[in-house]
Amino acid sequence: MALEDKILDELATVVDEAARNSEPVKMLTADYPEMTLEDAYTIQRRSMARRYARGESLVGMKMGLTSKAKMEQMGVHNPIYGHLTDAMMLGDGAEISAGDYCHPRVEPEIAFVMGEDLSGEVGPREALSAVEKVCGALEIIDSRYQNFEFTLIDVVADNASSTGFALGTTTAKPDELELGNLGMVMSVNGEVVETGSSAAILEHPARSLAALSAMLHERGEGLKAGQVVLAGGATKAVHVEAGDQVELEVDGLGRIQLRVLQ
Ligand code: 0L1
Ligand code: MG
Repeated sequence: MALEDKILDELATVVDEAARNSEPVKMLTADYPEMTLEDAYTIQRRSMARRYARGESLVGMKMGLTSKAKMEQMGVHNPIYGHLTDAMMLGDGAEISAGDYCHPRVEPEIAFVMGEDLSGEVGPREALSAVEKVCGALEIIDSRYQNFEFTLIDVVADNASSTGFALGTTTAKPDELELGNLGMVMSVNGEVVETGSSAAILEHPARSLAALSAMLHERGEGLKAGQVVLAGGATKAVHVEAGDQVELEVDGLGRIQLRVLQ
């Protein structure tokens, strides 16, 4: 750990307040260039503790930067994770207000609902055996950093830009689908903006789940039955603004819609 405990606490407050008020802040590493990845995960956990103290509860985890497109966008080679709370859960067809975000973007994702606890170093097959069901999901990410300037470490501290997610209502058991190659089409206002495949999510969403299990284990965390896991975006994220109607269609998993209001 490079940063003092007191500073980690202060920075957890900074990112938590930025998210709470949708008020962008300077990237943390501008003032603390010595911050390590472990510092950033500590800041993330402490900022989550502040949310739990306000009454939010943990409902799952997300993987971030899982596609080549996203890794190239960020110039990184490894995925990251963040925590999801009940306050981030939106229903299919939900309406969100652009004013509640700093710079909202949407990503097409595959989500798992866990049937059993999972932790430790596991292979994709074992990871998948702990899954109860799979669905499509739209994730809304909203980096809280000014001018959209951040490093990977900043993003981890900012809970991997987690803000909201809508799960599709069509679900399947993992073995009922060709999970490693589901076509995904995302449209905004009826125009296709991104097309991809679930294969873009670390080559298979189950690999993403296994990687999450291992990364959580390294830090004394794990997944619990009933929790949701967003396996990661299959394409680049797309900016949205007031008036936009977003739709994701996933092979075999139906459609998910979101509407962005003023
Ligand atoms: O969901 C993700 O892939 C995390 C993205 C974090 C960086 C960003 O805000 O673009
Ligand atoms: Mg994502």
